Amino acid sequence: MAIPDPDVAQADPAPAGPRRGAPVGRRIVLGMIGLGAVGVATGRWLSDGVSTVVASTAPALASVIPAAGGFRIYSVTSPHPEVAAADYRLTVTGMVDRELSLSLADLAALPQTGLTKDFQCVTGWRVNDVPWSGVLLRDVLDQAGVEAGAAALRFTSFDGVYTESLTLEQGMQPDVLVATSMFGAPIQVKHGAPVRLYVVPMYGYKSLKWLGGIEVARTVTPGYWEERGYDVDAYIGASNGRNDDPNV
Ligand SMILES: Nc1nc2c(c(=O)[nH]1)N[C@H]1C(S)=C(S)[C@@H](COP(=O)(O)O)O[C@H]1N2
Ligand SMILES: [Mo]
Repeated sequence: MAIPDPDVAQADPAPAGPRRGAPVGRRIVLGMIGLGAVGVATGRWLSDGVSTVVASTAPALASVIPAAGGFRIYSVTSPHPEVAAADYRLTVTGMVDRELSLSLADLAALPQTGLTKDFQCVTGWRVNDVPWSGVLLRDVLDQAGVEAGAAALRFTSFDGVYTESLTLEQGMQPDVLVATSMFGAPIQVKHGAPVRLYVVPMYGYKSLKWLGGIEVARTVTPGYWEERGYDVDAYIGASNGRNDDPNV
């Protein structure tokens, strides 16, 4: 599989290309587990510091690297992007009445919502009862005013690579958070500081980290992993993250 990402240009090609409707990442991980190669590979990745490659190859591969708190840290870029709190802006553009550029103070001035819900990656790992808080996406969109005819949302990360999508209808549900805190503290850099998405009913790949932009549009533009075989509608238990995996 050739991933058109300069960060991973030097990575070994994965053993199998994406199959129609099949998540690439899980196939690779299952293949590795079958070969008993996980320990070896983990050691190599950690010592080589090539977690970029691991995480870039698929949302599944980094899951062999243990992380505190049950979360696996995924990023298709390296190092993690950082922005000074004072410089952070969340832009809301596209089919809106007013384009926005929100600072952290602007976000803090909007109604705050807390949600304590599970977080689940398509590859099967799950963290129960994570307390998140921030601003409901719909409260942000209401500030901007969505124009008639808009039906989709495109999210961009200030890592410069990762993108995500939701339909406008999905994004207006009261379970999609523009999160600024996790476990009662500001979101850590590795988890997407200072602002990330948390999309409660969908697999973790929808919960874009290092959120920089929200674009309101007419039609859905598939996100990073969606261009690589994962479902656009990533509902937990009802999308292709789980079709062929009895363990999820
Ligand atoms: N910017 C960005 N956001 C991302 C990803 C990523 O690689 N880059 N990975 C996604 C995937 S597949 C998952 S499961 C979660 C993992 O969140 P965590 O790294 O905080 O555990 O982040 C999602 N958001
Ligand atoms: Mo994931």
